[in-house]
Amino acid sequence: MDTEALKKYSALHPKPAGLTLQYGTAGFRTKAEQLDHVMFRMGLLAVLRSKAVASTIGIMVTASHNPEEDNGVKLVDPLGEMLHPSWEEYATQLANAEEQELQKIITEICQKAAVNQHKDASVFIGRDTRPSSEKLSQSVIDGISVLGGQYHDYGLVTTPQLHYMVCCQNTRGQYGKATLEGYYEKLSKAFTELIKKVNSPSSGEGQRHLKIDCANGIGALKLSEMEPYFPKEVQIHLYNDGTKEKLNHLCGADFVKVHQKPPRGLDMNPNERCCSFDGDADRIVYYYKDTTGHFHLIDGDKIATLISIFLKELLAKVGQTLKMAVVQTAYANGSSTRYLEQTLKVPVHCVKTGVKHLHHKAQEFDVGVYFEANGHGTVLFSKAAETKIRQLAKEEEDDEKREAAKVLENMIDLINQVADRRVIDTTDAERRAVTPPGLQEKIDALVKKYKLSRAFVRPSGTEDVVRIYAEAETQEAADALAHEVSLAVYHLAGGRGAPPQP
Ligand code: G16
Repeated sequence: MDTEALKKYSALHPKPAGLTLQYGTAGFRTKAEQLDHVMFRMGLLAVLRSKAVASTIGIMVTASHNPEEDNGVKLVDPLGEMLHPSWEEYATQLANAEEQELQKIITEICQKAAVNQHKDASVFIGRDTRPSSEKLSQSVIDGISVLGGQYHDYGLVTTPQLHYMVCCQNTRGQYGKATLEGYYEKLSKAFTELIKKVNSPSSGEGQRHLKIDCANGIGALKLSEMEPYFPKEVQIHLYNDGTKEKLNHLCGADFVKVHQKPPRGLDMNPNERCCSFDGDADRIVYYYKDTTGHFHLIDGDKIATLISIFLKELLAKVGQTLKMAVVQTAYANGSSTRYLEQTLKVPVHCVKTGVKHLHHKAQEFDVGVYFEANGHGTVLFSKAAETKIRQLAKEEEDDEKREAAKVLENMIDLINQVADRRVIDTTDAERRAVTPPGLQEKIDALVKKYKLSRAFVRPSGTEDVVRIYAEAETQEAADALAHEVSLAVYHLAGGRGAPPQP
């Protein structure tokens, strides 16, 4: 390590005095102006991680669904999963080290994680469309370069695209070509094959239309690039493409999910298919309006359920006894869990919020469907299941079985199955609060007042807020319960400002 260069460059990316940041649900995330030193240091960390695992590591500069003024960083491990939890602590140590300690911390990490400093390092970088992202990705590059790492800057890409590039690179092209063209070709080919086999209503001219709210983010740019690869009968219409309004403002998957209403700037006619991405296009939720004007949201719970029904039918057709399960978080609506378990007879597991937790659990099954209610998710096929399916798609003599295996094969190729407020502390997959004292008891008492209800609270790991979840038999009851729980949080957890309003 060139200690003089490290000193010189870290002084160019100084840490604001007294600032301590926590590694959150998906990495560091806060106001963009507080992140320059973090980006530089995550460049350092990526080099160390790359040396430790002798593979390419990814760094995505994005704050996803957060407001435009925020920014953040997501680290991508060799097969496209999120950074291994054992390294989150190193990331926190590096991000919070005072300048004079930086070198010492790097040496300590190298010792603890058995990093061979003489190995080569390679890092892929991507960024979203936030005004602050370009400069922050330059700080990442400074961090990589000062430790002698090689990098490839993909510039503006979606988070799933960067995950894909990293996975392609580390599987030496087995997963696909590590280029945007490779990404568009692989996904559109699988998609084209799939929709040939799936009956779905189309408009008079045999066309399928989809209105897409791009959250004024990167999704708009990348979908425009991808459109020429789509089959002709699929017509996409982009809204909130970032040319006029601010990122995530009154639009995007998070807004639609939280407010249960369409985004600004997208007019829906009855039964038109619509969907929303978030700011880095790694979440999707679908929705439509029926002929009576009622809004229907197809969130992660419903997507997981629909995919499970589809997969279960196909797996039965191919006649394989593959173990399938669904992974959810505490936010999953109770009726979706009941439907999956009781009607569909698919086992359901509940884990903590964060794609990394769901991904990890889903890896335990032959086919692991995981979705967060907010629209993050995918399906994981174990290597053995994938090999079997590909073999059946090629060699099976029974026509029906072979066709079903081909559909599954296209699913595998389309899914892009790479991964993957601190006063309130929680347990039981975040469904129960252990601190502050009395809060959980209060919530339990409130829940008893409403039929078919559930509620829980947890500190967000991406924003400076406490999230409150409530469900009940009717919308009014759920709203009332949410308000009562928010008042309990306000009083028992030291809420600031005016009490929450209904
Ligand atoms: C990130 C994580 C998700 C999580 C979300 C909200 O998403 O990847 O797994 O659901 O944050 O987390 P929290 O409730 O802790 O704020 P994104 O799309 O913001 O990167």
